[in-house]
Amino acid sequence: MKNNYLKGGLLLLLSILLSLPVLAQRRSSLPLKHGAHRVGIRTDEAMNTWRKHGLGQFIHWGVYAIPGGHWNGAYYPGAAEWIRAWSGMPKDAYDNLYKEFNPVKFDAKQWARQAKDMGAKYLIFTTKHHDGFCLWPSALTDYTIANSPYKRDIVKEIVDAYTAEGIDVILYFSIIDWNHKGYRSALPKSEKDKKEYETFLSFTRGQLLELVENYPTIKGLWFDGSWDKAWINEPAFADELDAELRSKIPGLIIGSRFRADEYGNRGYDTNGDLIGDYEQSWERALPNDISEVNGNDWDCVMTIPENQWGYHSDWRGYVKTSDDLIEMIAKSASMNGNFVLNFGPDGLGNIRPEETKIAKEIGEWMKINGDAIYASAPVEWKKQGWGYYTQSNGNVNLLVFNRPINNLLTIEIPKDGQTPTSAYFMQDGKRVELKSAGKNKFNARLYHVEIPKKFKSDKPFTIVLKMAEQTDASPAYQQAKT
Ligand code: JFZ
Repeated sequence: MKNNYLKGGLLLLLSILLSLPVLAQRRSSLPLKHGAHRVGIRTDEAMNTWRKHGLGQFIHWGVYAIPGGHWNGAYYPGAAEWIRAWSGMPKDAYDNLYKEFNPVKFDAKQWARQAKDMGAKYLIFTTKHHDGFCLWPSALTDYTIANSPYKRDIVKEIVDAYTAEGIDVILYFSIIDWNHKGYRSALPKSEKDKKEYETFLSFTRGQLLELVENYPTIKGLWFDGSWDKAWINEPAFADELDAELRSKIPGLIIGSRFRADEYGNRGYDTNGDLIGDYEQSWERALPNDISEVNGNDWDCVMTIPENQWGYHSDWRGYVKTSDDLIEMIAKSASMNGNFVLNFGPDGLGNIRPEETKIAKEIGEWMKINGDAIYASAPVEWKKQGWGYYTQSNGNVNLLVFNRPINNLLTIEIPKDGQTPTSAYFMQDGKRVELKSAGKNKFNARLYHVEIPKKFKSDKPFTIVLKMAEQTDASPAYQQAKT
């Protein structure tokens, strides 16, 4: 008898356990007040433009560029823009650094030209990082560029110079503000605490309104430092502010790192829908496969050294090469994402030589291969070891990073896929041989593109496949699916 009860209990437990994954997979549809306000991607013009960018530049700049990862002879290995949080760094000394911030070498036009030469189509610029120092003359605090020896409105100069080069500007803003008296990380406990946090919320709103009002040509806001319990606890405030900011600039783009729903879920809401216009969590990491992006728009923000955003005079550890970064650009495009490369100018306003060199090398590659990146869409053909597929202008692009020893690029086209008719190098239009190579056991059609033996390249290169007609890999098909 006892035994049977036990058995029954075990069976019940087993069936519950077995049904768990099913429950977890099934999307709930709780009515949420502050969850996602849209399911699926935005298809308006502003977002369609953003989606085509392919490559962006991130700039982290602020007073942390002065210490550059060092204080009083000590070396701080963490991210340079976090030095104020380091135990060896006196907060007072940090909070007075702005009195020395005088970046006489800063030249917004030169930065913008360099970004353009690199091939960047948008910029994400730090107006205020966690330290709270504002690169625009905010009227709501004294802790701004206006009170530094430099005085000039750096945000304005950046917005104007980049916009003049045809580069869209998105402003980075940290919710965390270590300088504001009312700022809290943990949930405010006492009434006094709550009152002070209220002052912080209205300060945050006021500053964001300043940004959208002062710089109306910006295309979006890139939020950071939104992980504090205190902030997560304010879903209604954040949601209203989100709507208010959008009402100021039509088409304004705000990613998934701004606000949480009423259950405290950030990024994806309690129903599993993305909050905001695109996924912002691809930070120093790329998806392995397009299935990981859940059909959402996304961008990947990447540092050149391992984890330095602001200027650190001493890059240690592995520093990515332009070849590494170019592969990330291609890989992102092949999975429908934008790639955003970070720069950390020094305290005088110089872009460091390592970054200048990389920008130049990426730019040279983008000039030749950019048609395979900008305004491209993914191709639903099986990925091959030689590199990545994208499609643009009705063609399929083969971005070759690993040239096979036998010079044959294998292509597997699903049986209902479209037929390639010819192949040529993107760089000079020279034809390359395209041969049908039969079918595999899955009935996929195989083709070989033969790279001429005498073709030499020390950079990744692109071969374009002309297609017989629109394929099921066409942008229209991509969009119909989402
Ligand atoms: C944040 C900042 O703390 C950092 O200084 C830098 O500005 C970076 C772009 O953003 O750091 C993060 C934020 C989110 C994650 C990791 C680091 N994340 O989601 O994994």
